[in-house]
Amino acid sequence: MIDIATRIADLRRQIEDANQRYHALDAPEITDAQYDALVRELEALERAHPQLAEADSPTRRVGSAPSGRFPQVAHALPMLSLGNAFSDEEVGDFVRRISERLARDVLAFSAEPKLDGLAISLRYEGGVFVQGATRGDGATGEDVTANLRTIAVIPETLQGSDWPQVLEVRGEVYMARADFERWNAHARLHGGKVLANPRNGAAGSLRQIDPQLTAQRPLSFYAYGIGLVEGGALPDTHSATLAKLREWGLPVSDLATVVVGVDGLLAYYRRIGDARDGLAFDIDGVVYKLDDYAGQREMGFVARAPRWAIAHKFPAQEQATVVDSIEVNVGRTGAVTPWALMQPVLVGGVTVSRATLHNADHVARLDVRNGDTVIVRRAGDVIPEVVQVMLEQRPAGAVPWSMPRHCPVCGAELVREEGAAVWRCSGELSCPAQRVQSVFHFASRRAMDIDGLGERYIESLVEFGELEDVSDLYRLTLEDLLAMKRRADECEGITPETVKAGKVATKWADNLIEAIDHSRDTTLSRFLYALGIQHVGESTARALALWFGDLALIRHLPWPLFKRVPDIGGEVARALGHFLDQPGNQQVIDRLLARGVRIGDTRAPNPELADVLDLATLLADLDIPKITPLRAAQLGSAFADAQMLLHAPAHTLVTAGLPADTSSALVAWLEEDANAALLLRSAQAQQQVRALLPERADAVAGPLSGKTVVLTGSLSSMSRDVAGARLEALGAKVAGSVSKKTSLVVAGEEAGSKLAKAEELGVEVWDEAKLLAFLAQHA
Ligand code: D41
Repeated sequence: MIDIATRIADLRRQIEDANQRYHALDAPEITDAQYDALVRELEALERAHPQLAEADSPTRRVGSAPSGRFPQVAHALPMLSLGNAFSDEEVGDFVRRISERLARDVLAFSAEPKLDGLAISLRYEGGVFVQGATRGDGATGEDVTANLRTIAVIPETLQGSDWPQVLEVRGEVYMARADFERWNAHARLHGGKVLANPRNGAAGSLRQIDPQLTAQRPLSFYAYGIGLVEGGALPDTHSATLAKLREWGLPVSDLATVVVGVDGLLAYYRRIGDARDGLAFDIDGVVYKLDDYAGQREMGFVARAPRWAIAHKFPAQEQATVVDSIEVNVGRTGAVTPWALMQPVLVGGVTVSRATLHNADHVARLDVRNGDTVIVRRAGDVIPEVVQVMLEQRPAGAVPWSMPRHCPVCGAELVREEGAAVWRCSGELSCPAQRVQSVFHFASRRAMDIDGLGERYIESLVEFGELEDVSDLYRLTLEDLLAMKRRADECEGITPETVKAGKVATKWADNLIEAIDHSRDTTLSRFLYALGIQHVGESTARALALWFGDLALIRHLPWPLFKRVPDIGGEVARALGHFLDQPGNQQVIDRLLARGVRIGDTRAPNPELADVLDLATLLADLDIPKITPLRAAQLGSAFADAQMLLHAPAHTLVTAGLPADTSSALVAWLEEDANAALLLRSAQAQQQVRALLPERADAVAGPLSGKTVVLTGSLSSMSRDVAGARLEALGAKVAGSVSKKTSLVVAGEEAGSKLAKAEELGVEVWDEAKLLAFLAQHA
């Protein structure tokens, strides 16, 4: 007896706790199914041990007390709860009880889907909506009139004129699945509140203090019954009342209908169960109500619920299970999605062992870890998802999850743009997960323009191992294509062993081989576009081709150099850099060239680049904390080159005019090896591009016209970049290395091999003083 009393107390406490979380906090910690099980166990114990039943047991009350956020509303008639049936037998018992008590053999029921939302009551006076309240504890609810007014389908005034003077309409406020999915997709991308399920969405929304916030979350409503009626009459059956409500402009479920006897109820249950996944909203069962009011009155109530109605529950759409591991999946576009692999569990009638975690932010927000007990939700055609973690059940030592650094499929780096939710594999060309997509894009009309290679054939070629990457297109033979087509057709059950079909196939393969061969001769912009680099569309590809001119140059540039092209921003530049940093991608480019792809329009970089290949521009492009373009310009004129900056003692930065915090931010940045390497690599690339620049067509006419000048060593009064720009302004062409063509070498401090070479070739050499004098003279 002690044990049973303890168990009852324990169950009551757990149910109270769950009620509080569900009704007042909208943050349940257990699933509906677990809740139902607790209530049923408690009910059974109280029935078996009536001496232990208490008047205030949660089995005798409904919902929970109001939150205090809204004024209270006493319901004129109590809003009751519904008993549950979980099996056909329980439905049989329900019908038999009514049959016996009413001494009737034939019973008609109104059957309706049971929406998974929030029960409310709407009060109409003189046909006008005057007040709306939540169910609360059944006797007293909360006044959420203003919030309910934002729900479009709730009429402000009733249509027609035969409504009672006072009419209370009861129904369910819910959020449609599509609205829920849309809301969450937006929240996941923009960091808003992600809802665990549509019901929480509806409940949370109705509890907003600011009705404008409610209005932003799309809610809907179905009427399912009535409360107080004064100054008028209603029909004498529930089904006729629903029809009246519909006439007056209130939304009533189209799926509500009248059925007869247990068989009718069970057939309805099956029918709605089959339709469940396709419905626009979540339902957790169906509700059966004795249709005639006379019978209802005769049946009356037990503590919590009417004896004339029952909810027949479906398998729960949410279940608790344990996460075995968190894996990532790479989609055909390279987007990386985390997944939870879990102990198999039956959710909504389907066994589920994998659930999506959407993206890294979602994992972080939920804080899902290996070994966690989680709630999985499966509704409609939506992929099962993890919606909640039961923190109390977390095993000791569970560690937070983090996104792997490399693609599980191809090993390329996983990258994510600033502010974006999605991580991507940067192995665009070399990642097997992205093969079909990359070949399809590569062959498309605006890329390499290979006619006749449809997606279906690409899929087959990939499947049969003929295409590891796009470069394999240039290795395909007629026989490969014919063999592939035969196998693909066989898989589809087509076996046209006729001579004609063979000829058609050969013709197709011939044409395709020719189209592939034809595509070998291409342009730089098409080629760049065809690589399928994230964010590199046709116009970006064209700009890259226009400004750098040469694949051999472009493919080895570090990302900051791409920002020199007008209209290419940090995001695109970084995506390009990531792509080119993956050895697998470079190998595919090598293979394409080796297999005969020819770029016909290679040329020198755009001479305009000369203006932006300086240290100041580079520093401004590197996204160094606190380094604004102004600070970058200061540094650019204070330091001769990147090497000097890198080895500058910290105090010289302050001498160069940088505020202390800016200079320490820069020092900290430079101390990271990867940053220092990027700075040097970029500076070198700038030199390399500079060396390739042709003379400007519109070279300024001036005292140095036609002269090629090389700057070497460090100048004390200005950087080499600045000196070069000033010489160019006087008509000079500035080059990076000394040759016979060099007209003049300007040698600063510690000039090395270039000075030696100049002396060897007998090229004229100026020191800094001479340069300054010349510049002053021609200023
Ligand atoms: O769709 C529903 N959730 C629904 C709930 C429904 N279709 N009918 C319902 N009928 C009742 C009675 C029989 C008491 C008028 C209900 C509910 N009650 C109900 N919803 C929440 C608690 C009770």
